[in-house]
Amino acid sequence: MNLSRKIIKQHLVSGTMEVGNEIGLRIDQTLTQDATGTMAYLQFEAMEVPKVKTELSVSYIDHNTLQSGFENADDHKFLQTIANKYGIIFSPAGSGICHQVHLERFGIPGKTLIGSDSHTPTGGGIGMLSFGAGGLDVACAMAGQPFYITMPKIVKVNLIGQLRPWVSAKDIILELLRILSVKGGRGKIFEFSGEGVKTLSVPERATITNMGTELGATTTIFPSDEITKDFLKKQDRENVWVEMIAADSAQYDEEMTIDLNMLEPLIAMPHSPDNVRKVKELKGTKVDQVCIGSCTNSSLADMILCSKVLKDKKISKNTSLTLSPGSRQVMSMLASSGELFNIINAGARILECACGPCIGMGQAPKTKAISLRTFNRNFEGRSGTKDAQVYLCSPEVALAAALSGEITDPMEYFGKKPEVQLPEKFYINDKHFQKPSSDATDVVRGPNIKPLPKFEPMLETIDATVVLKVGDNISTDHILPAGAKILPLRSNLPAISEFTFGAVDKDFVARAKNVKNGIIIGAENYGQGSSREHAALAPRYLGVQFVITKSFARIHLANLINFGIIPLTFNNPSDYDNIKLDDEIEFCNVKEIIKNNNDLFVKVNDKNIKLNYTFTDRQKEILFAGGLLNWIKESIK
Ligand code: MIC
Ligand code: SF4
Repeated sequence: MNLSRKIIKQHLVSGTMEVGNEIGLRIDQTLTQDATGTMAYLQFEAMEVPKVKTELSVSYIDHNTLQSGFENADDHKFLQTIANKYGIIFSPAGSGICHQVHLERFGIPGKTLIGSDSHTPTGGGIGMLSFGAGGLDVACAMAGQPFYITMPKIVKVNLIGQLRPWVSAKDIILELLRILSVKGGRGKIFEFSGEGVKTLSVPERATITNMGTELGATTTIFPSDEITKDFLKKQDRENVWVEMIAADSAQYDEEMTIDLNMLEPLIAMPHSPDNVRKVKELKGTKVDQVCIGSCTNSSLADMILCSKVLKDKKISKNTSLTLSPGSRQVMSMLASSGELFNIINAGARILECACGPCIGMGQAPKTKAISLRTFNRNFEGRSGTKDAQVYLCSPEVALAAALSGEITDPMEYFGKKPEVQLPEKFYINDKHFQKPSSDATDVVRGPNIKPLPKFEPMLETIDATVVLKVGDNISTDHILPAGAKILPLRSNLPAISEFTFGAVDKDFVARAKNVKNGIIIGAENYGQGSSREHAALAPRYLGVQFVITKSFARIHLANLINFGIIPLTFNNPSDYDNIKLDDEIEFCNVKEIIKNNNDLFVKVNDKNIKLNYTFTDRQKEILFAGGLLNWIKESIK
């Protein structure tokens, strides 16, 4: 068996491991972050389960750390008190980015993890089988329910050779994105294997698994080997290490090979992580801003590299440089070793250990700026500046740009690469993580925390109107943007829903409110990107009942079902062209049709078109109940 199937088998509670079947997995650990966590815990609370049933659940504050009003601070207090009540570890603001901290302090090889954040597969860097999910799915896992996925294909990514100096793990994942595109990973787990694996440290592996999300993959995983053991030993957690490797004779559904020797520095151009070019092709492009950090590239190794490269140098006067270390551990070690001095002295701006500019929480670049970021997403407008041009690259490429003021190949720009030596032991300071205490106090709710909406069960026949038509690769950042202005409203659905599709069509909200039931028409890979369930919740709140597309991204599809929106696909993709805004469609006996798995035809502009769906019995019940929360409350009783 390959590694992924081994872990799946150990956690399988329903279904069979045949590709395409729905399987239910027992979940050992969960994580949430503050931007999705408030909703997840409100939903958990509604399930009336006295304590979490997982082995470990952690609630991180890392996204909404810019407190320009009372809202975020209120949410933090709510999260702190609800964690205490339900037996969840609380990681307060300043402790670091959830994925980085979880890898350092909590992750365990061979265990399953789901997180209400799409980059949860970072845990695959230490051989955990970890998935991004909507907050409601995480709430269900905390209540002891299985996590359901479609059994994916397992792809062996055979790494051969070794990276050359100034070429990095980021270039491996950018190369995969170049080859496969942002939808190439759907329905697949990428399992890394081969001699090249032994040349990659845990932080390097985690950079790759983190950004496997951008492939649309179900998840990504590396084996847990001697290198993993060494990492855990440095973290004083050798006791949780177990070897997790594929059998020598392991079978895979697909295989591909990447020769690390052949890679060179790569960069993803605006506005998609798969728009990848060789750095040298863009040589000489002037750069206004460089941001190093995010859950992709904020490890101690990344930061020490920055320090060594920046030592006694000065950044270009035309470029600003920010650094966000991934965790308090990383920041503390940079401070105690003196490495921080080199970074500050070169002119970098040090930000707190949080997502920060990655999610538009500050550092919006200037008009039409070129911004190079070591992050994982560069969707239009995500930086906070609509016309900014965001490029994704490695810290090596980012540093060369910060010093020279332009895009330049670090292999040419720098001389010998400085050696990055990690200390024998990392600095362990767990006292800031708040363990639940027995004297559970009341949950504190600020005025920004609004009650959950109630959604009605599905009707037999639904008359609906097309309220939006969009193209390929619509991301959740398009559906419901983040950023410093909108993120503080994550626990206030009435307020946040006003921003739905704001940058795509400013009339969407008014149009959706004007009709009884709305339909959104999408094309390929609709809903790619984040796990934010608000991208399903807000449309549902505005009356959207159907999303019809050519194809969906995994997490968003699950979120739509979870909130009772019926996801359908065109049987004939060219029917996409027959539907336009304001078209009215009658879904006659739709409930009965879905219940009996009958063909679904609707009449659009005098043409009968066939719409496809593949719902399991469980998913049908959820849709009929008007969403997962309605359904689970019944089934937990
Ligand atoms: C992101 O990178 O887009 C986020 C912000 O981390 C999201 C979660 C969210 O929207 O809160 C994600 O990746 O799931
Ligand atoms: Fe935070 Fe950015 Fe990572 Fe999302 S991708 S978890 S916003 S650092």
